[in-house]
Amino acid sequence: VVPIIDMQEFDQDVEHYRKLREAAEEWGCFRVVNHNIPVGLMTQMKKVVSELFELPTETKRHNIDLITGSGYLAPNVANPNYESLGLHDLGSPQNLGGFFSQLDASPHQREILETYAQAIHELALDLGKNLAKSMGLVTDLFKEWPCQLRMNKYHFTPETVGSSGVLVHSDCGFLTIVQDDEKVGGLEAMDNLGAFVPIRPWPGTFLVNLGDVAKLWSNGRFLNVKHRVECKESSIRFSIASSILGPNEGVMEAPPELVDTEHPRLYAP
Ligand code: AKG
Repeated sequence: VVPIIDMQEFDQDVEHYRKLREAAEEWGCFRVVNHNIPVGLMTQMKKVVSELFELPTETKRHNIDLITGSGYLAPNVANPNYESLGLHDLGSPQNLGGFFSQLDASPHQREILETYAQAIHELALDLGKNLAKSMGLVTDLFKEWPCQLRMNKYHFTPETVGSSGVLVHSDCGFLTIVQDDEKVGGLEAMDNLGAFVPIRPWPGTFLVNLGDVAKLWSNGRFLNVKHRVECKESSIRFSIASSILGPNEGVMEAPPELVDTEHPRLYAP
């Protein structure tokens, strides 16, 4: 029931920007369809991710943090069913190369990851541009911002059904594109009444979540959607999350066009 945004409709239809703005303001999340990323690439990417998680823990620990929290996260007391590999900026060939050597990735795995990274980064920047345009702004700002990649594995078993995969949170960056598992559900988004709405699997599409930076950048107009992952069934679940974060340097503030008497500046730069 979250809004559906068709990427092919932006060229032809001005109304479509209004639909995107409403989705961003009322939900802070939406499904993206007709996005140009081949479903075959999504399938291959998921397979590579599942292979990387099969590596010995010792090897996975080589995926160290570049910035706090960017690398390997082993299951822990707070999230015992959750494990994650990551890299800080999928737009950086150095970051990708470092990740490949840390995990001793095969040439095939490298090729899939590189192709996916490029395609998802383009989609993320397109979405950023369209979100800005939906507010009447033309900007290439998001090009400069790092795009974090997180690969998640949820070890769901009969014993974990009913427990939590990831606790409720909002993302810290601007926007996250989630390739959620095409079979195993569990992701839930909070609606504007505070109720959790299940995000049902939909193969070949992506879920987009707006984060704290989107709320700040839009002067409070975009919603930083709260979401969580619950274990609903005893199957291993994978997801791949790509997040445009925020500026590496300098202060972040809403553009002056989004500040007026009706919308006073909400956050000091
Ligand atoms: C996030 O990327 O912030 C998540 O909560 C993970 C979403 C998922 O695993 O579907």
